[in-house]
Amino acid sequence: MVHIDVLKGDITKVNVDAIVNAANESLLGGGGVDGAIHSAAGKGLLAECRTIGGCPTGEARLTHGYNLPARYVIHTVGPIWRGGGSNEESLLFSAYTNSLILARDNGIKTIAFPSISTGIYGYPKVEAAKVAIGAIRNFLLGNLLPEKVVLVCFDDENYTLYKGLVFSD
Ligand code: AR6
Repeated sequence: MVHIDVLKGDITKVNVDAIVNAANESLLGGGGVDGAIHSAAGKGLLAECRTIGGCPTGEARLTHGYNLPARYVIHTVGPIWRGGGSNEESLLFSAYTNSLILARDNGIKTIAFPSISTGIYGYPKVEAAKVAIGAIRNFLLGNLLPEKVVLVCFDDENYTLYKGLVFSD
């Protein structure tokens, strides 16, 4: 049984094994959810990120969670929206899938995602939500881990959208 939950709130407060960060290729912090995760985790997170040497768009990297309730942070880089003709959909699909592969390979049972690329990177919310849910369902059908995925929505618009897509079928 594919287990997906939808929650409204702040991902830095969610009690799961790993939270996913919508980072940029430098992995050295930024605004949005990335800024919130770095402030909640504390300086140790940035220090570990400096040792990684960045992450190409569509890929993912694992660090510890430091002061977060989550034990790990999986940093992934979604695409910047450039109108839809620059491979954005497959890069977003890869960002979700590569995060889930890292989770599985590290024994992570519960993982929470923000809505990657839909803030500063400008990916249209409805299209992004469909890609997110498609990638997650596809992965969970073929893998035993993670056991549960929580989709954390920061705003009402994403919350309503995700609930409609996840619970409509
Ligand atoms: N918890 C959950 N979701 C959040 C939180 C939070 N605390 N804060 C924001 N969101 P964004 P992107 C939502 O802009 O579009 C950074 O500077 C937000 O409402 O954080 O992938 C990075 O360093 C939106 O729905 O990420 C990159 O440079 C979603 O998280 C760039 O932004 C993603 O918005 C990445 O842009």
